[in-house]
Amino acid sequence: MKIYWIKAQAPRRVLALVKHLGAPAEFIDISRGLKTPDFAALNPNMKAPVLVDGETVLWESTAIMAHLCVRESCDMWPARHPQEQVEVLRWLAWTDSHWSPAVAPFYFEHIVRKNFGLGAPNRAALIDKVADLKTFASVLDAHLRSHSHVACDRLTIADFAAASMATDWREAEMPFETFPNIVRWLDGLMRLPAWAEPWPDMRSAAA
Ligand SMILES: N[C@@H](CCC(=O)N[C@@H](CS)C(=O)NCC(=O)O)C(=O)O
Repeated sequence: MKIYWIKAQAPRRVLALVKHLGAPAEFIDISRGLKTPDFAALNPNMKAPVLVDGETVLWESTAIMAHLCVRESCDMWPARHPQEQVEVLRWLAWTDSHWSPAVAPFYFEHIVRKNFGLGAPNRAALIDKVADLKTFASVLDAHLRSHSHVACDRLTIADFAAASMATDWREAEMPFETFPNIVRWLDGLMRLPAWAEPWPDMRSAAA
C-alpha cells in the first residue's frame, strides 16, 4: 500500500490513521510532484493524500480513512453498523460544509504560511473570520458537552476529520478559550501518539 502525502491537514488524517492502525505502508512525499502528469493520473485534482492499495486508487482523505478501516477491520469507520455510519457521515459532512471553511483561514495564515514558507501571518485578514468560527465552534462545543468524541462516543474518523485543521488551535490563534469542550477534545486527541506525531520519518520516506 502506498500513501502519497504532503505536510498538510488532509494527509495528516490519513497518516495518523495508518500509524494508529499499524498498517503497513510506503509513504511517498509528493510535495515536489503534485502538479506532474504521473500524479495527475492518480488524482486529477492534483492534491494529497492519495492511497494506492493494489488495484484501488483513492483520493479524498475521508474516503481513504474509511478504506483503511475496512481493510484493517477497525470500527473508526463503522462498516457493519448502518446507524453509526449515518452518525459519522453527518459529522464528516458538517466538517466539510461548515467547520473546515470556518477554521481554514486561521489554519492557512498561521500553519500553512509557516510550513510552506509563505511569509508572516496576515492577522488583519482574520478579524472578520472570528464570528463564523465562533458560530460553528458553538455547535461543536455544545455537542461535546455531553459526548466524549465527535460521533458514536468513541474515536472515529470524524474526529480525525474535524481535528485536522483545528488541532494546532493555540498556534493558529483560533479563539477556543471560551469553548472548553472543544479544548478538552482536541487536547485528548493529542494524547494519541499517532495523532500527535503523524508525519513519516523523512529519512526513510521514499523520494
Ligand atoms: N478534500 C481533500 C482535500 C485535498 C487537499 O486540498 N489537499 C491539500 C493539502 S491539505 C493539497 O494537496 N494542497 C496542495 C495544492 O493544492 O497544491 C481531501 O480531504 O483529501
